[in-house]
Amino acid sequence: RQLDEVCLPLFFGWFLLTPAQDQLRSTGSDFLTALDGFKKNAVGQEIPLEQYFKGKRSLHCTTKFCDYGKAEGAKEYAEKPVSELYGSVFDLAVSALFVTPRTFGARVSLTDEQLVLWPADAEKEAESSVPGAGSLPLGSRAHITLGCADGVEPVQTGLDLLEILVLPEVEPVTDLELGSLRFYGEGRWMLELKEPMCAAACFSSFYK
Ligand code: 2AM
Repeated sequence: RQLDEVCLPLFFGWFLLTPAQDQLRSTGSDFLTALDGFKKNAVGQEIPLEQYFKGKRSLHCTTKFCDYGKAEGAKEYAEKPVSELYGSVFDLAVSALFVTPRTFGARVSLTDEQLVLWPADAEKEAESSVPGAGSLPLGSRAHITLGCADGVEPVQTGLDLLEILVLPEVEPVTDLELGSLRFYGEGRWMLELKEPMCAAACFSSFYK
């Protein structure tokens, strides 16, 4: 039993292939520049957003955080279909970009085929931090962290996304070249991409 636990990764997820990483980083950076141009201090900070958010990690969309087996349901998750699809490449659809005073991320819209790899309790697990999250559709939390403010852990990005999604829909405040921009109060912004970005990503896992 102990060996099983040691073998489980820190997390499973889709890891963007290099061209997709480059494209998303570049679109993300265009968005931050456009948001800085549209509204000064968009998240309540003087410095340019590009400097405010730190993130040098390889871009990925976490499916299950396993914490080397310590997380609830980690062992069950690692069974089928996860083991069978391990190593396969998928086309992820990046549908929106968002920033909050804590995080900068990209929303991923999963297909039914991709949802089989999504943990059934990912949204419910967030209910205590984000009331109402448990009632959102499966896959609502799917995202790619692009950057975090100083001292903020990346797990916050998915919670920030859910926090926006539980709010009532608002009208766009402007149309940027990349798509329509919405403001949700408290420094929370979301840009719905005019054309969703297709990001090729390998389903795999990460061990530190
Ligand atoms: P992320 O998915 O927003 O990037 C290692 O810490 C990875 O697992 C990060 O990618 C991180 O956030 C994600 N992560 C960390 N703790 C988590 C948790 N409790 N639930 C879900 N994902 C988590």
